[in-house]
Amino acid sequence: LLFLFFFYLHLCSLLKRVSHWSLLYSCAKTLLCLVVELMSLIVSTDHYLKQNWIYFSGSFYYISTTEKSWQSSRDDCLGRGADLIIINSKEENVSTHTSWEFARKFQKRLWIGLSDRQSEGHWIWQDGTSLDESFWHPGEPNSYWGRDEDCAEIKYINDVNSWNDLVCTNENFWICEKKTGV
Ligand SMILES: [Ca+2]
Ligand SMILES: [Ca+2]
Ligand SMILES: [Ca+2]
Repeated sequence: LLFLFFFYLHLCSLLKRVSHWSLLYSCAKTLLCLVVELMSLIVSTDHYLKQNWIYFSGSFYYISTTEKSWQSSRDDCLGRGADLIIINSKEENVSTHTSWEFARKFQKRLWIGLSDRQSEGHWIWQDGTSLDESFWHPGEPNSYWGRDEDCAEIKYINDVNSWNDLVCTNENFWICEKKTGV
């Protein structure tokens, strides 16, 4: 009986030690994962900044240097591992034209990731999310002169309410957005 008792104690301490090691192992694994994640974040940040992307509040933004239709603009963003910008806040909308030298200086008209191509008058972002907060210029969207204006652009750069609906095949500059996840 005494032997069994000591055997039991020995087994317990052994198990404790094993769980101690496995805890240490899982900690080391988590730490390693964090280091790898941090490294890849640093590498991708460096990559985007070198390619003239602009960082703002958790996303990288790229303003094109050529003009294309809405769909071709979107395809360009997808090719860069991003998509046309989704404007989630007033700050993000304002940052697209007040703090960005390029847009302000050259008064570029910029495609954003918003359209009513699928259902007239029902504006949705390119990822399928509905439009909660909008920044249409007074009188927009207006399908001007009965034209089929199904894509949104930033047009009135000196106004917070800067959006206009425009024919999707028109050629504009555009903004890509890549979320960083931090
Ligand atoms: Ca956004
Ligand atoms: Ca429309
Ligand atoms: Ca319009």
